[in-house]
Amino acid sequence: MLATVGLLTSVGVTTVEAAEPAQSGPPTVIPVAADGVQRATVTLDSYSYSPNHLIVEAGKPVELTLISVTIITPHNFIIKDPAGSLSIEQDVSAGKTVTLKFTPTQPGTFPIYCDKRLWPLPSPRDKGMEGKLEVR
Ligand SMILES: [Cu+2]
Repeated sequence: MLATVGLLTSVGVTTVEAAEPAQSGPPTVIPVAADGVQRATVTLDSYSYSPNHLIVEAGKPVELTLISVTIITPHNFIIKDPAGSLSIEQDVSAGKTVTLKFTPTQPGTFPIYCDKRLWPLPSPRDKGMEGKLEVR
């Protein structure tokens, strides 16, 4: 089911709808494990992150397992703080699982987005592949 949707989307069969702001899912507070690491799993599909609103604590390591469930479309996971406290760009090929580790140092809310595109389709971010990281 998911794979079929990904295929159809990646060959441009689905209808093109007006761009809308990314739907923000329910905030997901990532728990701190006994070893002090904040671990969570994020599923990447065309064109979404799930969950897409992550809440973490500053100064503690974050370990995200990024699981792509698409079969053709490559995605990535980008978090950039314009002020420089975060600069993450992690590719996640179709069907792959990648572990991403970082430690946020500054509180704030930072956009998560994907800038991969299969030319000439719109970029996933244009299709709403966005989320946010809230650092407290
Ligand atoms: Cu993407």
